[in-house]
Amino acid sequence: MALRNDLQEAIEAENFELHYQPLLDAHSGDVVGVEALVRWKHPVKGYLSPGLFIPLAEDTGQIGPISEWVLRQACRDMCRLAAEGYGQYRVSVNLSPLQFRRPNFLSNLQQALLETGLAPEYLELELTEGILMADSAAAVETLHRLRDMGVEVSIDDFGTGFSSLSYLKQLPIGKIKIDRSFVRDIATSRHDGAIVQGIISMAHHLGLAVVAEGIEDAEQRDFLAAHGCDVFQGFFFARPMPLQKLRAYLGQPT
Ligand code: G
Ligand code: G
Ligand code: MN
Ligand code: NA
Repeated sequence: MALRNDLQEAIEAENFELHYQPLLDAHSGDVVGVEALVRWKHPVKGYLSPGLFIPLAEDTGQIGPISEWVLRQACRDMCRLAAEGYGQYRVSVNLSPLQFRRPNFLSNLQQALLETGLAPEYLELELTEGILMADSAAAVETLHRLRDMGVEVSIDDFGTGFSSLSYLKQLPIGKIKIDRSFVRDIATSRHDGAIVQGIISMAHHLGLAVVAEGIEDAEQRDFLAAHGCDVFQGFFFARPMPLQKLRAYLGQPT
C-alpha cells in the first residue's frame, strides 16, 4: 500500500513534527503543561493528521518507531524550552494501547528520560480507557511502575468508554480528561451539562483532577469553571502549534 511505504520513508527520514497545545490552570490561567500532537510532514500532501496515519501505523507495526520518536522529541523540546528560559512545562504524550502493552515499554521509557534528561515528573502519558479494560493485571502493574517512576498518567477521552470512576480510583491515576464530545454541547444540552457536572463532582470526591478538552467558547469555559473543572484545553485558549509558535505564546524568556 502506497501510504504504508510513504510512512516507512517518513520514519527513516524522521519526517514528523510535534505540535503543542497549551493546558491552562482553570483558576489562575497559567499554562500548566502542553499536549504533544504528532503531524506527518508529507512531501506532497503537506501536514497529515495522526487521525489518518496512527491507525495505519498500529495495523502495520510502524507505531513502535513513531512512538519512540514522539516520546524523545517531546522530552527534548521540553528540556530545550527550559534551557532557553521559557520555563519548565509538563508534556502530555498520547500513548497507543499497543505501545503500553509492549514488554519493553517501561525500559524504553526510562531510557528516553535518561537520554533526554527530562525529569519524570515533567512527563505525562495519556491513556484511553480501553487500555485498562483489556488485559488488566499487566496494565495495572505497569501503572504502578509508572507511579513509582514519578511519571503522571491521565485518562484521555474520558466518558466515551465504559470504565467507571470507582474502578479508576483503585488505580494509580491522578487525572481524567473529559472527552470533547461532552464539552461541545455543555451549555446547550441539559443532558451533557449534567453528565459533565456529575463527572467533575465524582472525580473530585475520589481525589482525581479534571481536565476539560475541546473548549471552543466562553460559555463552555464559564460552565466548566462554575462546576470546578481544574484544567482547561481547547481552541478557545490556543490551538496546537509548532515549537517556535509555542515560544512566542509563552512570552519573553527569563
Ligand atoms: O491532532 P489531531 O486532532 O489530528 O489528533 C487526532 C488523534 O491522534 C487524537 O486522538 C490524538 O490523541 C491522536 N494522537 C496525536 N498525537 C499522537 C501520538 O503521538 N501518538 C498517538 N498514539 N496518538 C496521537
Ligand atoms: O484524542 P485526543 O484528546 O488526544 O485529541 C486531541 C485532538 O483534539 C488534537 O488533535 C487537537 O487538534 C484536537 N482539539 C484540541 N482542542 C480542540 C478544540 O477546542 N476543538 C476541537 N474540535 N478539537 C480540538
Ligand atoms: Mn490526548
Ligand atoms: Na480526547
